[in-house]
Amino acid sequence: MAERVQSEIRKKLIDAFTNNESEYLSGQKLADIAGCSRTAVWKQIEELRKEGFRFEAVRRKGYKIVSIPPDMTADKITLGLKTEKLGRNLHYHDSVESTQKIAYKLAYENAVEGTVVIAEEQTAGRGRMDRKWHSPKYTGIWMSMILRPKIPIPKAPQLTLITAVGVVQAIEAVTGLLPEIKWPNDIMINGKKITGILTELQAESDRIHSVIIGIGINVNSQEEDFPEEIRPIASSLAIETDRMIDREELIRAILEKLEKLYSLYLEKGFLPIKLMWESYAVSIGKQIIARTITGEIKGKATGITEDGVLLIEDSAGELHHIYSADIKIEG
Ligand code: BT5
Repeated sequence: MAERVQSEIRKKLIDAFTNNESEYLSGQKLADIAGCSRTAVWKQIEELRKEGFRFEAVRRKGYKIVSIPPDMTADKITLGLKTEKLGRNLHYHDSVESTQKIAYKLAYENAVEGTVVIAEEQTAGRGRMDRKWHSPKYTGIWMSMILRPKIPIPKAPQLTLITAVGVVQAIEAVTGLLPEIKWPNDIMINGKKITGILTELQAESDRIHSVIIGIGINVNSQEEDFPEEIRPIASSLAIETDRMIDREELIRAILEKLEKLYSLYLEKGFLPIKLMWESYAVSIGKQIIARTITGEIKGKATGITEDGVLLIEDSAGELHHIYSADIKIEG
């Protein structure tokens, strides 16, 4: 069908729904209003669903609109933001491949420290080691932040841990939930992943040019927003609280908490952050399996070092330093 006709149908349907907010409209009635077939109505409703409109469908009664797309804007995010640097230069997008990619480009072009890129949707969101990060429209917070700490390259993983502490504190303040951190980059609630953090570097020889910190949070996602394969391991703040969470408020809280932690880190070093991190960590003191690129190490997680490296003591009493791995908690 021609695009123009499609958009006219769409407009008529949206008008019909918003003028009859509390009523169910049957497929036939909607078809009459929009001057098209019931199949065309059904197709448009599916399209609108993908764009973030929520409908309730009841057999024999029809459809009722529940909510319109809860899109953010740069203004809505920065309204009342109490930071000096973080998020002051904010790039807001409707749909992007990955906010990391955009932040990389901006960092390369010398964007100021604290620049943040946020998108409603990522079509090629990524995790560590080129894994996929599922980022459907309007359901979460998909953001990347540019920092330029003057620290040696081996200390960069500390920034993942600082970010995890900031995000946990923000989630706690906004939702009342008590999330836990699974080393190095997962934030969990009731054993399910709510947030993933991805820290990437732009460096020359031994100097960090910039650090790009990617944060992905499942905020208002419902079960059906997750692909089948991650449903058993993923959850969202809305699922855990049984209410919709204000994403702008959470973004502001994250930027404010992170700015405080980052200044503390630059001033006092990693130690104070390490103590906070350990108080939220779920894996410390537990039997775990760490899958690294060179193989598996099994043992008790005894803590992290000053540099954020995970320590595991195996059954023979040998201490292993884990720099990068996926961990599984055994108990
Ligand atoms: C991460 O990787 O957890 C880091 C995710 C970082 C995402 C942010 S969003 C903004 C910025 N832009 C990007 O393109 N990325 C960053 P990793 O530890 O490798 O975990 C990836 C694994 O988590 C996948 O293999 C899935 O099993 C699972 N997964 C994918 N999408 C998920 C989701 N939405 N919620 C929970 N788990 C998910």
